[in-house]
Amino acid sequence: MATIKRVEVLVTSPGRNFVTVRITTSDGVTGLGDATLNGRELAVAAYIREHIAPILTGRDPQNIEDTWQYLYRGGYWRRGPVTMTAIAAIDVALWDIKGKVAGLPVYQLLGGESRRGALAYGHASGSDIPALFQSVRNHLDEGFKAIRVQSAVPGLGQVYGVAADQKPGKRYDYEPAGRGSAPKEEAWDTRKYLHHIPTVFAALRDEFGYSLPLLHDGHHRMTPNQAAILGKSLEPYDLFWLEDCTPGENQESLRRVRSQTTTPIAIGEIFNSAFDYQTLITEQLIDYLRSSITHGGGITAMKKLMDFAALYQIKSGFHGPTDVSPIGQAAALHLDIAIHNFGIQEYMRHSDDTLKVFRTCYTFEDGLLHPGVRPGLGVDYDDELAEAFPYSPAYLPVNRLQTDGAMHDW
Ligand code: EZ4
Ligand code: CO
Repeated sequence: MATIKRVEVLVTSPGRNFVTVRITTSDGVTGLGDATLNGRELAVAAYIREHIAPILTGRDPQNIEDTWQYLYRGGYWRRGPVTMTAIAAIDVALWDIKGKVAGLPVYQLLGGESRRGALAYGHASGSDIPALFQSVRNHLDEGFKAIRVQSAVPGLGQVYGVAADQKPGKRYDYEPAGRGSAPKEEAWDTRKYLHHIPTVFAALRDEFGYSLPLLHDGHHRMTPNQAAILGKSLEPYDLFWLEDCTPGENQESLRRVRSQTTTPIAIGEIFNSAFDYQTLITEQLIDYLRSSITHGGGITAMKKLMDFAALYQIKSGFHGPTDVSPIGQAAALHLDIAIHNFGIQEYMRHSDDTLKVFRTCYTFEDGLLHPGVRPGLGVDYDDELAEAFPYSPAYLPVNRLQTDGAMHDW
């Protein structure tokens, strides 16, 4: 029997910070897992280095479920983003190994293909309507068949998720993490936002018609009643979903939103356990579940969660920002292809530097992503290049209310 011989934690920053786990077996097979927790990267790196790596050596790499339970139950302190990102990284690396040993891509181990490819959505944004239209057109030209739209709000400055000054053909970072010891501060006003956003979607439908699926991310900024107001006011524009309309910790607050609007609801990118979704799923308060594989406990946990959600006709919409590494994105694609209740996959292209360090084989064609047919996850890690991009702290901006400077959700 092969055993786990080595667990390495690799930190690199080709454009943004990524933490990667590499497990090597006594037979020399390696598996990669994504352990990136944006803005809190080194906490996960230390968790794995100090507390997981030493207890994994000598174990059978094939027993993924048992290792997952060993780390989850065995750690005593359950759940939480740091713990679950660490467990996810180990889990995904072991699936990569299992695929390589079997000579099969991971999706084959999960039941094979349920579809030709995973419908992807890209991120368009604009500081005004002409800039936004241009950004949508750029995405259509790139082949996207679904698009998330974020907009600046008159009277507010820079808003998170809106890229400034876009030019066609250039790759934009819609969620730039500023380097430095402290995050940048932005100003927010929910009333201004609530009045402006429906006019943006009205303009988009006038220009692009109704066949294009459009999505929007509220980024936890609303109360349940404000979210109900927004959901209602967006109904005429037929959104694919309204994401993170409220902070998700209080699952019951989604009852108010659900009872007031038929706009589809998606949530969960900051959740890390099936329990975070329990009320949302059993009461059918949402339509799409937004976790990433990287922050949701790995392929093992997310496969179970999606099977549970399937009983309630809730579909996937896995988180795929550029702060999930190409390994995390590949893991999502293997699950997307395999499960029946797939909904949509977020797809922000990684920077060229990121894709040189993480060499992927997934494809994007005719609006659909496919994980590729290489054994395992199909991602390689270039150590030498990775070392040329050293880690430095980087943070996404924070938000304060324009009226009085109180901290708000960003
Ligand atoms: O702000 O990944 O839908 N996507 C998002 C994200 C998150 C970042 C946080 O690290 O809201 O891009
Ligand atoms: Co989001």
